[in-house]
Amino acid sequence: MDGRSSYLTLGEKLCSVLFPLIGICEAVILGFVGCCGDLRRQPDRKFDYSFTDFVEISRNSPFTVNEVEALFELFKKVSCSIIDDGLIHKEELQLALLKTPAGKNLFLDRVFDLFDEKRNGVIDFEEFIHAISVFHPGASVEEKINFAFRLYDLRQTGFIEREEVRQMLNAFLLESEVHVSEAILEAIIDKTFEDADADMDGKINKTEWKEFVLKNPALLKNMTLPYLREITTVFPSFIFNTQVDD
Ligand SMILES: [Ca+2]
Ligand SMILES: [Ca+2]
Ligand SMILES: [Ca+2]
Repeated sequence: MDGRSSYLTLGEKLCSVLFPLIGICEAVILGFVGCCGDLRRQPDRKFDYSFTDFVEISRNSPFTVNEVEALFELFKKVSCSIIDDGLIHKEELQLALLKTPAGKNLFLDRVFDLFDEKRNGVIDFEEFIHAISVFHPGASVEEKINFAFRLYDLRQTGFIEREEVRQMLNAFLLESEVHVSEAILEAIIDKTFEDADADMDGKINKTEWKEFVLKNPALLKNMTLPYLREITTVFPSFIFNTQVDD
């Protein structure tokens, strides 16, 4: 990939396509203004990236060099928010995405794990770029489907189970401050499994997930679950098909 298909502006890409960045963008703009205002002026020992490195990173990603540089600015801001060490710790990701460093969030844990490919408890810039790449318009549908599957497979059993869908929905509803009744929640989960669990064994395997997503492309278009304000946008078929009122 050479990043030539960048017909969208960087801003559009950042804020409409890359789901973690929706939260990060907001957080950077609203929360971290002034946090590391001097970073650009000082030679920074924590970061040892030259223009050549950005070119190299760009070559191995769907991003243009300019985009890599923009993402680097973003990375710097998030990575200095709590511990100014050039790495993103879980609390920092949480602060950027959820506006609070405290508390346990299932979804965040899973996102962090997926970013932290080297599994050393921190996210470095290469890991950041690599994970974000999945949300690039140029990333393959296959990659997006796989990433979403791994995200939902909270316990990493190789299946998406009913309890996991419930937990994700709950986390999502909590973050987006949407309130639905238990009955609606059950109906949404029922409908999910009715539609997705083709062999009816009570869990969604990767093949079933793939079929399901291809039938409901909105699920992929917004791999954005916790950040969407409207649950109807995320799960349109469930809401519109549900028999339960309220
Ligand atoms: Ca840090
Ligand atoms: Ca890591
Ligand atoms: Ca199944």
